[in-house]
Amino acid sequence: MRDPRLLARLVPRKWNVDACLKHSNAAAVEKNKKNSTPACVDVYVPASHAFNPAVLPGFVGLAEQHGLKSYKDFHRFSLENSDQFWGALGSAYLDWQKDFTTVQESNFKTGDIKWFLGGKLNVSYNCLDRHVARTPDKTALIWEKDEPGKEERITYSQLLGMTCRLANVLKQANVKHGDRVVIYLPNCPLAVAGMMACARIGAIHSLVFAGFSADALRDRIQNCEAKVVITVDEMTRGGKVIGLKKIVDAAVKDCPSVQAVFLEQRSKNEGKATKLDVRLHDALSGVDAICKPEVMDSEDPLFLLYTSGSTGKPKGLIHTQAGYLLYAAVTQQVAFNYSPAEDVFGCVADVGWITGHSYIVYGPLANGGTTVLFESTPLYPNPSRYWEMVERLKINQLYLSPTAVRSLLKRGDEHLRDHDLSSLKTLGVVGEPINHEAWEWLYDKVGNRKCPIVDTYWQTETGGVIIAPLPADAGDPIYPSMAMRPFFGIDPIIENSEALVDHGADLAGAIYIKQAWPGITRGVYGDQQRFVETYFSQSPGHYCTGDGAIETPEGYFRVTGRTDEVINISGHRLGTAEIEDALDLHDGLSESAVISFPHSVKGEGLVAFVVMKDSHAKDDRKKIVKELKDVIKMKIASYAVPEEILICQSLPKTRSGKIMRRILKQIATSKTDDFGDTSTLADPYVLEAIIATWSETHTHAENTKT
Ligand code: 6R9
Repeated sequence: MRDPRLLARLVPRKWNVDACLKHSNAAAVEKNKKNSTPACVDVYVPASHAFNPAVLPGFVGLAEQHGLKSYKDFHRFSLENSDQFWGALGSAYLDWQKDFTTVQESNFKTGDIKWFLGGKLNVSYNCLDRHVARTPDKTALIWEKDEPGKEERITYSQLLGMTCRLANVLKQANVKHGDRVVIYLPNCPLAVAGMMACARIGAIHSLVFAGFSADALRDRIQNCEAKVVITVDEMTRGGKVIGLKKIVDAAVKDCPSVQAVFLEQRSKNEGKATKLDVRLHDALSGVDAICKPEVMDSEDPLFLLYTSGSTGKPKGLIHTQAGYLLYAAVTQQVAFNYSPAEDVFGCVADVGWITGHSYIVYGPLANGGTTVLFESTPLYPNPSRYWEMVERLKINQLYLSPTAVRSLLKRGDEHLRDHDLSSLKTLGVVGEPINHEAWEWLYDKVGNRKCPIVDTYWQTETGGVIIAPLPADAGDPIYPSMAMRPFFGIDPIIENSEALVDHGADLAGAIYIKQAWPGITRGVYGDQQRFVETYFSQSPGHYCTGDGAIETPEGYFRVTGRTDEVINISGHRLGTAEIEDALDLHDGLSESAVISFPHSVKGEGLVAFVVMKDSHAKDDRKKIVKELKDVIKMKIASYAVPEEILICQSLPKTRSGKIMRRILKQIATSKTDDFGDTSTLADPYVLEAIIATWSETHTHAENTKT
């Protein structure tokens, strides 16, 4: 019998065991059981991706002064001499109108965090003007519209012109320093110009994902009391026309703070105008293309971004000027091995999420790079879209979600064929744990075993990547499905590590961060108490991420999911991701979500909702369920086998691709009367189908009464 402790270890042995089991290599399994050295993993950081202090002027100075050479030297220095480290980077990297006098005053007990005190600068100047001075005709944005092959390129000087005009239009509408502007737009140049225009005049922008309902938009506008909204009459996504103006009209009816709705007209239909409407085309042509950048304090708010918490209404997290910009720029450059002079950065997230803010807009523009604004879907007009786009635009870094990877993997390798992906240097994923099969597929089929996969762990709250395989030194390992190494200035610790027994030498528990870094959020808009309670009360003096993680003896991290997804079965702690990883060993599985329900005997029981690949959709269900149970039994232990495995057509997901486990939990406990806030659900019809499948098949009614 296999030692469950060995199999439960996630890295490096667990990976080896997984990989070997998957390839039915019995000899390798035996070898791995005895030997902890990686045998199946052969991913190491190539010299071309090794951390090179010459990438940023700030690093060069530090390297010379303190004899720092490697990632490890810099990381140690960044923790022990945080002020010196970030002070050097801040001075060398950003253009200041007045130098800062104090690097930071951060207190993780009270939640008071300030960086670069006394400094004055303008973010739009740092993202645009300073590049226009050197390379005015360099492409800043490549707008990849819904229809492939219709891309538009916008240079730095054009983007500065658009920004200044829009800033002047906002000024005319009496938008002032500190006023809030809501931007409800898809990925398009106007969205970027809107963000930059706000930064230019000192207004605070709040992007609302252009897929949110009128109610969700209204709640956000009301919470921040926005003065104006910037939108477009309609957008096209995946060939479907979506009317945004109608949604905005419905939302602003109940928002007395809104004094104007700036409207870009894309369609020929005039639509119904309201008295708040201001046509942007006319307004922009009537103003000057020059607008002097406002002098901003380092700690003035730059933007608010709303995100869901485990309780209550979405909270508006505040990010400020200098610290956020520096962190976004430095992480974009070194975690993705991005070379601003020559690379095209392809982050296919939406600008409405933090990933879009930091890695479509602020990071790449602060670095003077070229960034892609992808306004379509990975499946439109067919599942080759990303690959065709990579080839056409010669994208060097592709940054996508594990959900997209799984969905493309499910559709087969033939969509990759005939596309030249040789421009790719680095592949990045974010948003959720990536399972081994998806990781391997991305590495093998997309990256041709040449591109490191950077599994980047971070949150809206952190402003940028905090754990990722890069930066690293040449020859350092990258383990599949692991975020791996803390970024400069990040000092993660695992707390409540009761799992030493279950996880061998690894530590498992909740992940906290010990000290502040410049990109961390400064608060929850209008509710500082909620900020302190949510992030700083669990372990005083430490920032609580709310995620679980495993740390290997080498100091590598694997993020396993929210701590509220940790399940305790008969006294054994299990992460949902652990069981999902096991299910993933079945060749026919596309994706899965495991949730728990109260169980009268075991404390918690498990239900797995699974989606099979098209190639296995017609297989006998009983046979599949048995195979899936066997694989978990083999992979972890009998206690981890779910009571119920439900084969579904699809899973309920948020628009950013996260599985809504809360809803699956309600279905599994028959609490389907009120699903609470479902405004982030991408496709509400998925629920009906799952409930119907559940009612047809479920067999554990007695356990759900509690
Ligand atoms: C950037 C972003 C944050 C939550 C975070 C965690 C999950 C993000 C991850 C990951 C495992 C990774 N998450 N990256 N889990 N591995 N590489 O997604 O921000 O929308 O605020 O979500 O996403 O649970 O706490 P946000």
